Amino acid sequence: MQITAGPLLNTINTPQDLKKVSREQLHQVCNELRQYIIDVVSIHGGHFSASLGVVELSVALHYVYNTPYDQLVWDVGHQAYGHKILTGRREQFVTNRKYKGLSGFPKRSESEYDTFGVGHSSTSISAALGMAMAAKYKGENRKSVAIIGDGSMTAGMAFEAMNHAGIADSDVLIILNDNNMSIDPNVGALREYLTDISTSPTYNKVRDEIWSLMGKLPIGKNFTREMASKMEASVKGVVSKSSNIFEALQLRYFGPIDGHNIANLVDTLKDLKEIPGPKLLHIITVKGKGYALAEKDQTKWHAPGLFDKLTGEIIKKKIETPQPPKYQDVFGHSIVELAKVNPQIMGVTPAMPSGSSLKFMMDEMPHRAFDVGICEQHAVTLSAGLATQGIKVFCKFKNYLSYFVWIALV
Ligand SMILES: Cc1ncc(C[n+]2csc(CCOP(=O)(O)OP(=O)(O)O)c2C)c(N)n1
Repeated sequence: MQITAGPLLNTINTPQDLKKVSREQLHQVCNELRQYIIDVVSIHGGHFSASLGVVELSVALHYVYNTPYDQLVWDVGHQAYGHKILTGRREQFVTNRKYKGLSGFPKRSESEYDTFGVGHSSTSISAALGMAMAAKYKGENRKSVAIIGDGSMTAGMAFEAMNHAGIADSDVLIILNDNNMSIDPNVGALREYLTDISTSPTYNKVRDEIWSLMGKLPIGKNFTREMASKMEASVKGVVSKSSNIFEALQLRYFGPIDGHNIANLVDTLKDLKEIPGPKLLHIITVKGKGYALAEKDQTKWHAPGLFDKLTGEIIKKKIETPQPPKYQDVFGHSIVELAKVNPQIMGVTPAMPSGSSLKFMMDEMPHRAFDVGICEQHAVTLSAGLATQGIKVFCKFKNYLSYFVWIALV
């Protein structure tokens, strides 16, 4: 079936074309981009709700930054469909994840706009920092931006990179795309911290005052920014230095802002482009934005397979012969059965409760089965720690790799 993009999106073959669009028309670009992703993914499959959540961000980034000279690094890359469509791959997008077609993730050999090969999570900050350090060393003025979800931010590697970025004196922007979801609901203390910071009245009051002042000062643009940043540092420091984890790591923290407000996103990115050094912009988005069913059941619509976009019915493959149960479901039910008779058994998963079906045990025995976030190295070492105490741990990763680690002290 022929799928055609909307009339405005159809004229955008490169980010240079996008830059010719007026600010007022950016809404239309976003609507058409969102619709095109829905149209194609419903018929050809792939990841779904993550890309819908960053439609405005994808448009704003390519509108403001001089890509591919400026480097965008998408973490995991399952949310980069909008980026692919805006960077010369609109028509090829129907071949997404097919033999000889587009990769479902950014891939350096596929496009000069894909700056880093991804798939596994939490690598973007390290990669973007490396790019920023190289630019500084070579005396180039290119910008580097890492776009990372709150799920991927739970990994140690993201913190290792921020710990370095804070002292590296390089021009890197980290955009934290906070939708409160991993594949399943995000977990851990960081999740609670991000919710707190997004809803803290003191923090938001100070932030709003500074940002509105930035816009109101009737003086030259650079002077405004300089003044605003000095003020921000002094005022925000009072409330945030000790209470903001990113500021404590010496990253300047901006936000949280609404990641679906395209005009505000464009203005904010333009401002941040002029602010040197390591910084983090916290945006709040809704995973699945614009497709009501996906907004409601975000885990199911992470990668739903083919579906009828009008009714939302997921189209099951027509298979004549009865199929065996799924590998992960056999695991999920078996571990519950075994755990019922053996109190020494526990389960651990790094952010794959649904994918590994450990969620059956998490639901039934919440004190014996845990999602620890996207933290494989922690998950395994935690399991090893439990095993030293005689616990028999099933540590279950992604289902499609079909492996799990069975840890017991021998
Ligand atoms: C190291 C690693 N572990 C697990 C996964 C499986 N995985 C793919 S996307 C994802 C959730 C990512 O959440 P987030 O970064 O918040 O992005 P969102 O999908 O919410 O936009 C997970 C766990 C992975 N890609 N890499």
